Amino acid sequence: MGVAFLIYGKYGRVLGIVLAGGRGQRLSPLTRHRAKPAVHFAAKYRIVDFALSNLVNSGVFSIYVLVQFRSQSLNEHIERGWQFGGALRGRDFFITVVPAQMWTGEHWYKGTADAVFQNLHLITIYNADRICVFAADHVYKMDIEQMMQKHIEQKADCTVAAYEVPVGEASAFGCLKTDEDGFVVEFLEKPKNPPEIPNRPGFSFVSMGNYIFEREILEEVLVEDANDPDSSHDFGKDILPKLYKNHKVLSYDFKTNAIPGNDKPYWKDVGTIKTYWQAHMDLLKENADLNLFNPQWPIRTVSYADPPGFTFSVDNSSSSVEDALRAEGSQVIGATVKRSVLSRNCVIKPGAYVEECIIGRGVVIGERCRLRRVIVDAQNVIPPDTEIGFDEDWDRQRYHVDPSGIVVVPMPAIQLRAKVNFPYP
Ligand code: ADQ
Ligand code: ADP
Repeated sequence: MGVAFLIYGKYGRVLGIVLAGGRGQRLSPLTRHRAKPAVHFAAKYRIVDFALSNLVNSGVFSIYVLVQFRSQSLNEHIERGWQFGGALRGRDFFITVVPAQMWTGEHWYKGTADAVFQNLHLITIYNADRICVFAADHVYKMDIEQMMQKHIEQKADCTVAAYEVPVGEASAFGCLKTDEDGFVVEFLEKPKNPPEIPNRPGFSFVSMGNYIFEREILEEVLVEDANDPDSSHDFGKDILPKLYKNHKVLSYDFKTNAIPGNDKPYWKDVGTIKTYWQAHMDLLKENADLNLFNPQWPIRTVSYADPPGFTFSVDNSSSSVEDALRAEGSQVIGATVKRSVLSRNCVIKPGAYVEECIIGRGVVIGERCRLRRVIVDAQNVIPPDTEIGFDEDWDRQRYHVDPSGIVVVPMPAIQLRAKVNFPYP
């Protein structure tokens, strides 16, 4: 772990800026009332915990989190769980949420680049030499110090973290072509026909949306971009496709990143219901690629005074829990749970059967319910004898059914708002 290397060490003053303002529409209805970085993940975390843990574990302790859409639970999460205390508080130790404040006119953040542009004064006040501009919507583990080392060694103006994904998935990302030293020679944002990596057919090299910038370069390109009337003010769409043409833009190959404890590289954009569900299923095996159990690179989060998890049998029903990831306070009472994720304080009641499901915080699954491939968002109470995931037409009438067939039961708060005529999308 690179303790404080990045604040005071050979890399100058390093500031983290986490982009957490996206709508995450493709993850709806989980993002109907919370920003994507606040979406719950792996029973006890929120997605933003991965970006923040990577920064903190790498020694970046000065972080601004830029938020915009529906950020209430994200703000509260960061306020409760991500604060330095005592002597570790102040100028060099902070994780601060920054809402859009109309610094540059009568508009909120127009895009990711505009979000940073509107907060350039924070970079001046911190007196940063280098800035890590990182996305908050992926699950992965990465030692950012190793990326910083490459950035400095190669004297790059900007370094982009990049990873190999199957060509079929690459048009959702910014695609890179590089020279033999790793410098970017082409950047195409979300191309229809993504280029393949030479000598690696079937794969494309894509941007992970994580960048390290030299301060002067970042200031220069953001000011230029702000004055460009044709720009949509987005790093992927506007900044990167121009930057490599007249600056040294290096790619950092995530595959080479070595986490202490030898975790395998794993990076997933959990941007759709299908990938979100799949990323959870990936966790339900021995030696999962995303290793949550490596104490040398902990994923940090808020801890609550929840009771322990509990499994017990009742008179006529014994409990069976197979291949499950469970958070504190989850109770399985005379029920069967297979290949599922049970979040904090959920209750699975007698006779219920739950398979390949993600059960949210505080959810109650009633007696004799049967659920298969269902995501039940926080706080839902599913009445006894309900079946979900067995009859698609019936599910469509009651819940949200994703094109992949996965059913989502949205959070009840949404229905509450509808009752008071809240103009909700
Ligand atoms: P996208 O996946 O489209 O592409 P984008 O919607 O720009 O990502 O979101 C990136 C990050 O910025 C997210 O963490 C999001 O929450 C945040 N964000 C979005 N809009 C914001 C705003 N207005 N204010 C503050 N934060 C905002 C990007 C790149 C691609 C790259 C993928 C990797 O453009 O090149 O391949 O990320 O997932
Ligand atoms: P979301 O709507 O994103 O699911 P929640 O309803 O889970 O958010 O939580 C809203 C806020 O309350 C969050 O900031 C969360 O951290 C906090 N919270 C959740 N559970 C508890 C708890 N048991 N005790 C205290 N605060 C909690």
